[in-house]
Order: sequence, then C-alpha cells, then structure tokens
Amino acid sequence: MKRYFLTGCLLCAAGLASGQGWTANTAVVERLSGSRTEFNYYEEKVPSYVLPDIMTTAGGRKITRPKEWTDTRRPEILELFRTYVYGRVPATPYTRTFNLVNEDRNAMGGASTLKQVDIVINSDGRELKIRLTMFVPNSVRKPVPAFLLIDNRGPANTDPARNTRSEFWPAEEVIARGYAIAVFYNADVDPDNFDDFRNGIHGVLDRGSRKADSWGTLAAWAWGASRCMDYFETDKDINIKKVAVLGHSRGGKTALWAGAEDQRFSLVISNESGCGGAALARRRFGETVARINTSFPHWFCLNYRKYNNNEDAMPVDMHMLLGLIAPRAVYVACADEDLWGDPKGSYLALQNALPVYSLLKTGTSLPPVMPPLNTPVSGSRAAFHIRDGGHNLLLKDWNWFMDFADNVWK
Ligand code: GTR
Repeated sequence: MKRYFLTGCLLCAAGLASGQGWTANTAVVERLSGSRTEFNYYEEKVPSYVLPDIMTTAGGRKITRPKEWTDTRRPEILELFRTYVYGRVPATPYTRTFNLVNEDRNAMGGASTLKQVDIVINSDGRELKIRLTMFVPNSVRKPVPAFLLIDNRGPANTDPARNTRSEFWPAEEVIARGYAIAVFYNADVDPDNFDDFRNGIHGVLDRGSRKADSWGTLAAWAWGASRCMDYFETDKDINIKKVAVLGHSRGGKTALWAGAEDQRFSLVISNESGCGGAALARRRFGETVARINTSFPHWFCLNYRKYNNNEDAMPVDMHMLLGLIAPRAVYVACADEDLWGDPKGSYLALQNALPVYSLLKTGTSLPPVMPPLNTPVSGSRAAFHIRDGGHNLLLKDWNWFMDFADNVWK
C-alpha cells in the first residue's frame, strides 16, 4: 500500500492529487539561462538517458532479496562510488583523542549545555584538529538524538557564545525541539581549495603518490563527520542510534557520502546538494560533471573526470548514492530558484532509490510527481521538499527536517 504524507496547505495537496507538482518558474529559467548560456535550464532540453539499474549486479544478476542487496549489491555500489566519484580513504593508521576544551552547563540561559571538543588526529607525528561544537538540551532525558551540521560557511554562522545567530545553524530552535545540535567546520578537516592535496587531513594521512581513486576533499569532509560520530559514541548525552548528518550544497554532497560510508548515521539530510550530490548527473541540468570538476578540481577523485561531458558512461548515478542510505532515513531538500542544483533531478534520484527501500521492507513511498512549493512529502524513511527562494539553508528547512526526524525517531 502506498503511504505518504503531505504537510502544508490543503490546496497544494489538492494540486498534487490532480498531478500538478512543482515546475520551474519560467522567469527564473530565463534569467539563469541568460546569465549562464552554456548550461541547460530547460526541462524540454534534458537529453534522454537510461539510469544504471540499481537492482542488477555488475554481473547481470537481478537482486530480489534483502540479503543480496546487503551482501552483494550495496558493497558493489559503494565501491563504484569510491573508485569513480569521491575516492577512497587511505588505510594509514592514526590515533584520535577527544579533548573537552570548554563546557558550559548554563548556556542559552540554562536551556542547554555547551560542549566544545577538539578531536585530535595524529599519524606519524603529523597532527590535525577538528573543533566540534555542540549544544545539548538540559530539560530532556538523556541520551538525546542529535543533528550534526557539516559547516561549509565558517564559524561566523555557528557562534558558540551565541552573540551572532544564524538560520544556517539555528541552535536555539533545535534545542527547543528537544534535540542536540552539533557542528564542525569542513575546513578544519580539509581547506576548501586546490593545493594538490598537501594541506588538511590529506597532509596527515596520504602516503606515496596520488592514484586515480585517491580521496578528494568531499570524501575528506565526510570522514571528518565520522570522527564526530566517534566522539558521540563516547558522550553519554548523545543517543548514537539517532544521529542525523546534514549539510548544505557542498556540505549536502558531503552529508550524502558520509551517510553512505558510515552506517552509524540514522538520518541523512542533503540540502540543495545538486551536482555530485542528489541530482541525477545524466540530466545535465544546471551544473554538470565537467563544470564541477573544473571549478572544484579538489572535490572528487581523478577518475570522476572521465565523465566530463560523458555522463552516460558513468557506472553509477545519484539514485544509487541515495540507495546506499537505505534502510536508514534520507531527506532531500531543494529550493525553487536554485535551478543550478536541479531540484527535479534530485526528486527523480530519490524516486529511483525507492526500490531499495521497498526491498528492505521499510514501507516507504513518495508521490510520482514532485510536490508543490513549501509542501514537504514523506514516506516512512524518505522525505523531500522544495522551498521558495534561493540557494540557502534556512530555519524553514530545519523545521521540516525536524518534523521528519520526529517521525523517524519517535
Ligand atoms: C557552487 C557549486 C555547487 C555548490 C555550491 C555551494 O558554486 O557549483 O556545486 O556546491 O557552490 O557549495 O554553495
């Protein structure tokens, strides 16, 4: 039986029932097409394409049982993403230590406890420090579920003293909903620039010359999220069975990969992650593989460049990345004016990941057409919304994420 939920206005829900979901605003399409003429923003110009079958192994065997997914197909797809998209984490041994450098049990006027933890990574005398900041609600029974943001905008948005507040990391509002909220700055793990992989965690763990499948910066940030999870496992305040990893844009791509690599995350949220995130590459709508590899040569592994203007040759597409998160919960969010990140391609990827959720008997389904603006839709383990406005992470997005988390974690 198909069961999904719509929140938002009844009128919108009626629109959905009659098959009118979101479509891109013509004025936005024209504006963007005029400013970036070499990229496509017209739905009718999307080339026809065939997605790799998420349910057929490389050897051509059809997956029909959960065990075949878990033992064969999932590891195979994970390896494809490691080899051809994000790259592989090196096996270099390292140690990690957690230093609680600040604790304030009376933060936010007593509503929460602030903890600042330095996660120190050491390998062969080379050191890296990831600064984790978190607030835990005081009035809720421990352990509590937590949201971990992969911050790609810098500490100005995540002030531990709360002198500046930002919707990007709305700590007070998350605490008020009874959840813990944590954040680390991606640049602590690896600075977001191309320096031939000498700085950040690459400088600490990489050995020998780079290979075509050596990890890029997105994989490094995802690895950083997992080190925060390592810390949560030592903190009795945090319910490690209920930790969400989320990120915006490049942070959203990272959250998806973190959730694929690390099955300890029970909810994975990608906000406007676009190309190299939730959006289907084969649609070549907005940002393309060639463009992202050129603008951000450090984000992916070298192999990914093989698919510059050659998307149909990719052994994967992004529905398979979302499928790697199953049976855990996934939320894909987009914004109306952010066509660069292909909202429709992101919804289609989510739709095409659902066979995995069905196979794993999660009872998750979503409506066949995209929901209208500001009308989140969710099945038991998958959710989606398209918000009005541009490329950003706002309180409105967070509120919908928390609504979904309420259901997933109830
Ligand atoms: C853009 C990039 C996107 C997205 C975005 C962001 O310039 O093309 O893929 O990652 O930056 O992170 O804000």
